[in-house]
Amino acid sequence: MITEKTILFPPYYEALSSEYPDFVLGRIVLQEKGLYNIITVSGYRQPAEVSGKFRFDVSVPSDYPAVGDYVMVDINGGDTAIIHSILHRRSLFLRRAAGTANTEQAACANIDTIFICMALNNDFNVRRLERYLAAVWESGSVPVVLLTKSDLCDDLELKLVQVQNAAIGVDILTTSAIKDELDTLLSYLKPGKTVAFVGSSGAGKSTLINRLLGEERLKTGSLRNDDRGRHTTTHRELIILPNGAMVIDTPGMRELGMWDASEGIDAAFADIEALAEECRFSNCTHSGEPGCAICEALKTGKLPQSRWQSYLKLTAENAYAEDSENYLAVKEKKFKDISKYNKTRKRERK
Ligand SMILES: Nc1nc2c(ncn2[C@@H]2O[C@H](COP(=O)(O)OP(=O)(O)O)[C@@H](O)[C@H]2O)c(=O)[nH]1
Ligand SMILES: [Mg+2]
Ligand SMILES: [Zn+2]
Repeated sequence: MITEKTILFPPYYEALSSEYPDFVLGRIVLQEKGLYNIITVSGYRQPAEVSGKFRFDVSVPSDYPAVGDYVMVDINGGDTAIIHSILHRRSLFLRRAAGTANTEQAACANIDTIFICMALNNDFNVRRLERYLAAVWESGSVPVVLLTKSDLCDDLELKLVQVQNAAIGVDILTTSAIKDELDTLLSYLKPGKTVAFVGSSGAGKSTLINRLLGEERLKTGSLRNDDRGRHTTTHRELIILPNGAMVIDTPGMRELGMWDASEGIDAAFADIEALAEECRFSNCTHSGEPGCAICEALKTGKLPQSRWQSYLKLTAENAYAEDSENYLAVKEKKFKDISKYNKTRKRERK
């Protein structure tokens, strides 16, 4: 028989928990800011927070519990369980804290499969998919690409080829919440397995989870499909499906911020970083300064224009994620400067 206990608590964690005889084993099923809900091994669902000592011992933000974590708690103090420690994480998917550079937070832990959801209409972006794939491999879970809204796509073959080239060795599924039975998803959604849905806001994650649940439990975006989806998920929650699989809905990418992409960028574009070191000015913007090694390499073809463009695009997106307000302000100022310059020129020409 499948009970909530056997679903939520594999023998591995029951075994680990025996080292903490004073505490009770629980799993984090909901996180909203600093507040948690857990289900304990005896089946109770209750609020939880970390102990004072836990908070004191934290050295990086990702040390804090996340949805999916197995934790040892004290339940004697009243309604709120006190979390004393996190048991070994078999996988950990990180996100970057909104607005702060280089601070990774734990988004969800102990996930078997991560569905990277990407809609087949205007959400489609292979470069972003590549970054998600890297982050999922890094997390220790297995990625599956879930191409959503196939009903809105009329060049599926072409897009599939692009995805296949970017996601070598990764399962690729195509769905439409409107048309399909979701059978293809079910082979990953086995009793006791945990699957997280990640991807841009509006990609159709909550819609799919509702379909799997057979009820409208999660709010979904009500915007038209040619618009950008609205952020409707603000907390992370682990939901147990009727068949005993567990799914985690996550907020969209902008809310997530980008995980520490800058390190990945440095690694992926080491040649460009090395060139930039050779520029005469250390603050060179590579837009025509004398002695600019990047400009020189572009001119000779040593650095292909296309590679330079991808680098610019990725660093711009990363700057946006780090500090979107400031980024937009800088962009706006640049635009104003340009229009001022154009006006002056017009006047001069008259
Ligand atoms: N045409 C079409 N629209 C969909 C599909 N799946 C979701 N949508 C719509 O896309 C919007 C965003 O969906 P939602 O599930 O909230 O996306 P989330 O932000 O990823 O959770 C909603 O208006 C859904 O009705 C689909 O397969 N086909
Ligand atoms: Mg959603
Ligand atoms: Zn330069």
